[in-house]
Amino acid sequence: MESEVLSEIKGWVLKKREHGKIIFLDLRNSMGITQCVVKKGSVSDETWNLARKVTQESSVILRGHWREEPRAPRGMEFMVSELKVVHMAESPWPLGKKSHSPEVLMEMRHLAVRGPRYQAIFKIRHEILRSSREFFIENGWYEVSPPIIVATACEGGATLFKMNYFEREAYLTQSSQLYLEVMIFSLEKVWCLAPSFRAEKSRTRRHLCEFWHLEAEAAWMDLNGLMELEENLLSYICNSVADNCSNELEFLNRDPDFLRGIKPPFERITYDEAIRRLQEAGKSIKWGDDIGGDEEYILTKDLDKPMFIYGYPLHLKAFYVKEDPKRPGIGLTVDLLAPEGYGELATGGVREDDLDKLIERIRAEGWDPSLYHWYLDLRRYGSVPHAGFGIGIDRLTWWICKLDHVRDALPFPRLARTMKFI
Ligand code: NSS
Repeated sequence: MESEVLSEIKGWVLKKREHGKIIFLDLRNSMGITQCVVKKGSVSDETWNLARKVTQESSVILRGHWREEPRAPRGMEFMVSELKVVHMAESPWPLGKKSHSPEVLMEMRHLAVRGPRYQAIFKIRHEILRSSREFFIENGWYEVSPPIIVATACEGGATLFKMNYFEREAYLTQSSQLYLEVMIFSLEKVWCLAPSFRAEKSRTRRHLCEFWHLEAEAAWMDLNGLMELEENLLSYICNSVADNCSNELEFLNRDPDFLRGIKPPFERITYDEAIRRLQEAGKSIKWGDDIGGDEEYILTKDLDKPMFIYGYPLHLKAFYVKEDPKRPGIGLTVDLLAPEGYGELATGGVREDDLDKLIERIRAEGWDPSLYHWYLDLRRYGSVPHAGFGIGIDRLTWWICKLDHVRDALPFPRLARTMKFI
């Protein structure tokens, strides 16, 4: 059916095909791609000539009407009656070639983000963030705003970014956890979304130097309560993305039904069991060794739902992890691993709430406990059992979109040893 009502659409020219007396313009805007048809004879000579001249990525305003066309995106095409070029883009478009190396795409990020693939990824990332916030609001959690400039390490000294803060040494935060622990004494169930920074030296498919960190912390919560929280959140996010981003998922070859299947309960295995499975798979690993990216790949490559690994040896985890009172040497800690070989998405656990043990652990890291005076005060005045976790939004987007490299999960990635970035 053809509508008589004149409409206007604005956007950028993605592609142009000329067939004699017809020019097809693929118009790109935040809604997606629209096939626009300019017919010689039904438009002025001026519009016809502009349509012939218009270059890729020029910004344009079109007037015309919609018409059903089953072969066009969304089953509709736009019959142009008037074309206005707002800006004629320089030609050629620097990303016009079919395939570019990852290096070129990184250096040209400011232009590459316009493409339909990045558009799909960023719409899905938006939905991940929107649905996470909705989940926490619906379940009675308070959102708080932690600092970015800090004076203490949370995740070990090796990955700290140092800065000069008025002649004092300060750092970019590695995690907001310690500040969330402060806030539970006021609001009990708190969460935040903030950037975290790690001077990661290794180049991998899953490490960034700056990542978006969603963290949550609650008073009175134990390890089981924490795993329930994580699986409910993840399931909520995956189902929201499946329901609200099906076109974007299909564009990225991710089946929305796969995400709909991400429902609790997730499998829960101990660290001991993980080591046993790895040995069985032929990996030379012994109890007490860390489980890294390669091992996580083996453990998760054939799974279709995330999995928890809990009860890691204490020496593998950070100073704040509480020791299991029933199993000396074992921490009350849990990692959440994505299926399909993606591996670690989140880590968390129960926090050490005993003052003396915590001081001992801070000393064992080689740090001065007096720097942590405020954190230690939490164990002096009304200490409570509590737990929390952190999930990397970039890694979550990486897995949900089934991407090769985490750098494509965000518009402006900061990677180890890349000096060129915008
Ligand atoms: O270092 S973590 O494993 N844990 C913490 O920072 C805790 N303090 C969180 C907490 O309990 N509140 O990082 C948590 C998650 C991890 O599982 C990844 O998904 C992500 O944060 N993460 C990263 N993403 C991208 N790049 C890097 N370098 C990175 N490091 C952690």
